[in-house]
Amino acid sequence: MVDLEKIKQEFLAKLHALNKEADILNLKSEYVGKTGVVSELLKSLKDMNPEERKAFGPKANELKDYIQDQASIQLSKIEVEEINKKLAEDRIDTTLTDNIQVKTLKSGGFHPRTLIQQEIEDIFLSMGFDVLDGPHIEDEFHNFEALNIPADHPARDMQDTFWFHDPHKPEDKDSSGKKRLLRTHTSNIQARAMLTRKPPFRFIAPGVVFRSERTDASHEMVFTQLEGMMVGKDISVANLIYFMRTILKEIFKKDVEVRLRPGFFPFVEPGFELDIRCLICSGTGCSVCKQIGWVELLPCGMVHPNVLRAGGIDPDEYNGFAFGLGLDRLVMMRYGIDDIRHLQSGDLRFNSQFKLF
Ligand code: FA5
Repeated sequence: MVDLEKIKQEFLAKLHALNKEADILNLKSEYVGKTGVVSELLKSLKDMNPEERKAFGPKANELKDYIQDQASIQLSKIEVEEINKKLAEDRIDTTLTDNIQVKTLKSGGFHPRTLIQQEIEDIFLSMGFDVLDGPHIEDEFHNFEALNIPADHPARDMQDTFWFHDPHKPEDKDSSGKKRLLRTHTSNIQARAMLTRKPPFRFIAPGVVFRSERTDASHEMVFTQLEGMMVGKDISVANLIYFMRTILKEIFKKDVEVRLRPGFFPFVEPGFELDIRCLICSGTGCSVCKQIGWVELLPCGMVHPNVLRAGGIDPDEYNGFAFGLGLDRLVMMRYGIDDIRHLQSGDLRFNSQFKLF
């Protein structure tokens, strides 16, 4: 009778000496493949007498299964070892900072205007304001009429407007017959917000505006403003001043010298000009403040009853304040930038001085 135990031990000794997948598969086939040692034994069962077959058959089958299982176990062991080896070799040292790739990596940064805008948005969001957006191409109703500036009103001359082609040509009017223009201020969003909101509400609206102006150190033709509006019951000038102070304190992180003086804007009554002591020259006079030591920054006032009416709000029941911050000028004061035109220049030497991602 063949010694199955001997075959098993021989197989195990050979198996444990192997560590390559191909070798293990060959060994397995040597024993349980088509013409393998154990397979041949199983084939020989048919030549045995029934008693021998009964005694030998199950044991030979058991050995076949055992060999197959042991080969599979050894194969998985090798696979795990290979994976671990690969993981160890491919390990990434995330603390490594001085290799060439890291040194030459260029990272981008936010434009200073974006940084300040994000800060202001966070401040106002924390005080319950929404942040709104509005169209750059506007009609004269939302840019002027709804803001108490009817056609031919001299206040239209305060903001030199880019009209679309000849305003008298019918094709330059929108579907409601209003002339189209590039918005001259973010106050158009006041007009739009009032028509879609019920008081009380409060929002800010940052955005780019356009004026046909001569440029200099503090004037651009395309610049940014940040509108703010709060409408509710019993809102006072004291509330307005509180919010103006809060923005300036949070942005400058120090007390800055400001002055409040009467200002005329048809959409507010009373209206104010809030100026900041020029931080470029510390008030001694420079091209940014036009030698007067103060920079016009934050016009504001109590919303005119006509504006509330145009927005579908009853001025006998509600009132509110509005302001129109000159965002670019605020950025200049905060970072000590002495010419507004740097902001639009796209010069990476300028832009890269600000916070990186
Ligand atoms: C307005 O545009 C009003 N809509 C602001 C307002 C809103 C008043 C709500 C009252 C209530 P003004 O034309 O002054 O106002 O512009 C507002 C601010 O934008 C100015 O104080 C200034 O900081 C900035 N600004 C004005 N013109 C320019 C310009 N050409 N370049 C850069 N900043 C400018």
